[in-house]
Amino acid sequence: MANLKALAEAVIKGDQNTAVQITKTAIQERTAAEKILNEGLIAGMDVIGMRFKNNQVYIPEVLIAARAMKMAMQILEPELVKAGVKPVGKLVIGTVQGDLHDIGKNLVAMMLKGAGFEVVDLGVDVTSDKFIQQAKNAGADLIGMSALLTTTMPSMEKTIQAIKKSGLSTKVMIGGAPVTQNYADKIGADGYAPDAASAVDLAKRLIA
Ligand code: B1M
Repeated sequence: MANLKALAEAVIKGDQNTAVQITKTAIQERTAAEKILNEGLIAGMDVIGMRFKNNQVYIPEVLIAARAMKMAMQILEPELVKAGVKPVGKLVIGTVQGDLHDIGKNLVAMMLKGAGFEVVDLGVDVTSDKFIQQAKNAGADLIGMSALLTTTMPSMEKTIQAIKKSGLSTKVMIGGAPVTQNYADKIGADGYAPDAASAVDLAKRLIA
């Protein structure tokens, strides 16, 4: 019988073959897709998130775990759709206009997917208009912006002002190495997270 603890363990170890195998077995045994997701895949990513926050694992381990989760998710996704399982929340995320750094943003997107969010990744160099348009199209609960350059941080403020002007009430969270809580407060963001694991906690808080 499929062991969901072993599935979580496979994600933690980044063992994609085992993660895929256990997911397939669980589906064949008619284990509920939501149970496989919550008790196997998300449980594993939660542990990785916690260890990352506590500096017990580093970026490579997180990326490997996220890849194992992604492979298993490809198998599980059609079952989740069939079962009508709703995502925890919807978020559009991107690196702001003028900025091409995407490693941190990708990590945040992966961790959010790992936590059950539907994530629309807009990539890099994202204009205010694109954030707004895509958030509207997706019916997003949250907009996430990342910036790695002090020179592109003002794009965050510009986008928040444009969002307010557009009448969109979607909450905004921001992050990136030069960004601080003070800066988030100053420009009127709803939240700031210093790392990918905290970004998951913040996103959950903001949609609660
Ligand atoms: Co760039 N770069 N870079 N660079 N680069 C920095 C950021 C820099 C600090 C290097 C330095 O001078 N010491 C410096 C910025 C200085 C400043 O503004 N204060 C810099 C510069 C100047 C530049 C260029 C201008 C260089 C040039 O061309 N003269 C140029 C700019 C290009 C552009 O964007 N228009 C440039 C280019 C590049 C590369 C293309 C070569 C490459 C990017 C590749 C890529 O991303 N695909 C690159 C890289 C790799 C870096 C460094 C070395 C690493 C950045 C990184 O990926 N960190 C960086 C120096 C450094 O940080 N040591 C540097 C790892 C990543 C996991 O961390 O992104 O902080 P981070 O993400 C964290 C958190 O911040 C948080 O969670 C993540 C995971 O914990 N987080 C969020 C991030 N986004 C979040 C969003 C959230 C919440 C949390 O909510 C939505």
